[in-house]
Amino acid sequence: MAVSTIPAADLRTFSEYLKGCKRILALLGAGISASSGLPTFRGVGGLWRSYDATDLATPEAFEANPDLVWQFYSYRRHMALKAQPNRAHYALAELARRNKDFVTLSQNVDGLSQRANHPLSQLRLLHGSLFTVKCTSFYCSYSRENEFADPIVPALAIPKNVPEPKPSTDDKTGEEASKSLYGTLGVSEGEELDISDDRVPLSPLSPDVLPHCPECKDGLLRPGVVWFGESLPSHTINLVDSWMKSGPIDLILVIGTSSRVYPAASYVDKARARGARVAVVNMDRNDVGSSGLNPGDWFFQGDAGAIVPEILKEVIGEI
Ligand code: BV8
Repeated sequence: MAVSTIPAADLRTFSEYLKGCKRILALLGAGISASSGLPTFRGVGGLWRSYDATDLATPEAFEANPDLVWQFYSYRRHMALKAQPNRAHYALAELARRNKDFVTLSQNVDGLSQRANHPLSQLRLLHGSLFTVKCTSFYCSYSRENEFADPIVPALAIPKNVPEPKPSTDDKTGEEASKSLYGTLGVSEGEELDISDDRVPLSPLSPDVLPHCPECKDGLLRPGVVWFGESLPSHTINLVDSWMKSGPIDLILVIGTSSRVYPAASYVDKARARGARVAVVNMDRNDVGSSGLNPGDWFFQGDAGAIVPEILKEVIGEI
């Protein structure tokens, strides 16, 4: 059934153009996972207890309070594992199977694209993954992927009364999810207390109960994500850049991102410079990407989980 929020004329012109596209990029942000029940960074979603997520996603925060940062990431690992990919994740995976010249650049670390069976050779994780861990010892290069143990160590177990993410099609911005996951809730008698609620005392953990490196034995392990102030993985960036330079680009899909974080957001203009037209999918009419829309671009307003499978239907069929 057609998604009512897509103007028919836009769907028609986009579908016509899409059929002729060969080299396509997608840039994903937290908004694509909102209707899977994972909160975005903006607004309530950006708060974990009374901390701004971006204050915790830094090497300095980890250096100063590795236990607090690990509790933040252990909680996000737990929630991401409980969440399910939505139809947007599956639609992009299907597009990748049908078009080997389609590449997804994801800012997300939640693993949902991978769990939607997106071909991994066409998925570039710009900011790493919650499920990769690496050693912080200067002399040790240990890292491991697909570390799905939840909790990763007993001391980081999520208290039993934390509500699970509720994937909901009616909570399309993830704001409700944010409130239940990261915001502080008014808690009445008998209601579940949420670890993200400041009133749930976070017991300080001594470093020796945090995850440690099995190789060098003494290095603390950290989440294998890119923190603010850290460079993006050069191997990944080189793969993206060489793909972009290997020919003109027909289209970039900009899905569920506020396009505020660099250098990830710069891929939109880089794609434009290679000839791409831009199609933005976002709940918020104002989030049209760092340099706005040009004539010939598209803006599809609504939940990515509903919009993305609809606008790709011409090429991927019903998913
Ligand atoms: C670096 C992993 C330098 C960790 C993340 C200018 C140029 C270059 C850099 C900078 C610059 N100014 C400042 C910087 C530094 C900084 C930066 O960009 N800061 C921002 C805040 C201005 N950048 C960095 O630090 C980067 N590194 O520059 O290194 C360097 C160079 C050489 C040597 C040394 C250093 C590293 C940045 C990576 C940080 N790590 N994630 C973790 O997740 O914990 S960033 C994290 O936040 C996400 O990965 C993502 O990138 C970003 C959040 O953005 P979004 O995903 O867009 O989410 P947001 O909540 O903002 O928006 C959600 C959108 O979805 C909204 O538009 C909403 O309307 C929409 N939406 C909601 N619901 C739905 C929906 N849409 C559709 N459907 C729905 N249902």
